Amino acid sequence: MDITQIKDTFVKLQSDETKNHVQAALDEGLDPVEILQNGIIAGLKEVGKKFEEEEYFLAELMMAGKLGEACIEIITPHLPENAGTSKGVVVLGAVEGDLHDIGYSLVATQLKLAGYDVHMLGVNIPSMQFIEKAQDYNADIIGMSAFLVTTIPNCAEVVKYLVDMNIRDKFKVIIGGAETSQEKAVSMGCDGQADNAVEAVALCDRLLGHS
Ligand code: B1M
Repeated sequence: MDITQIKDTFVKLQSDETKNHVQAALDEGLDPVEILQNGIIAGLKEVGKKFEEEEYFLAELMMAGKLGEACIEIITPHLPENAGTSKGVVVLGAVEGDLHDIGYSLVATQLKLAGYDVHMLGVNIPSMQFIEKAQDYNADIIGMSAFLVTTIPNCAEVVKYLVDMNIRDKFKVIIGGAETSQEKAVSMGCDGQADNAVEAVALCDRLLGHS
């Protein structure tokens, strides 16, 4: 099984073929992280591009979301696990106005597998709720996903509230999602940004001194 086949059927939104290819690739012993990254995530990105270019519309975007979720469900039990004591506590959610949850859930899964205690807040989370939950769970890290140019500024709002409340030093603040960047993170006063779930784990490790 060639992983590009998975991406190709994914982009064509051929649901059964894609899921069968994913299962076949796993059965053949291909790396589940590669299947995820170069098959499913690459497929979702390509669908996003087609949407941008108006070759695909909202219905296709929604179908891609559903298919992505179904494939991730097949792959997740095969992802490598790091059994050990908790490396730290992370509260994670998508900012207010943002309903994209595939990337956010993948980041949560990878962090859990890497040994973090992750509290998934969900999507469309108001800024103050991130802070309240971080306090409730005694979190080390506040993680925010933002996927739209209109929702990214909400990450800055969380930092502003932390500063106003005089508790900025209590938490590391990280962001991620399509359209975010390290530059945007720094300009909003965050501690870092990651482009994907694997990098998110490395970022948390670095910020908490695990690497
Ligand atoms: Co939407 N959408 N969408 N969408 N959608 C994007 C994000 C878009 C880039 C597509 C495009 O035009 N190219 C575009 C945003 C453009 C912009 O703002 N500049 C867009 C748009 C416009 C919209 C709507 C406004 C469309 C409309 O209604 N007209 C609407 C907004 C809804 C809302 O949130 N209020 C909308 C809706 C939807 C669906 C509901 C149909 C569906 C989401 C389904 C779901 O999530 N359950 C959807 C989808 C599927 C996409 C694309 C195609 C795929 C997103 C995805 O799941 N990617 C997307 C195109 C793209 O991303 N290039 C797009 C795969 C996922 C694994 O990657 O989400 O990037 P990603 O997550 C990665 C990293 O970003 C990172 O790690 C993850 C795993 O590797 N990461 C973090 C994520 N969070 C992190 C947090 C971290 C660290 C790393 O630390 C805390």
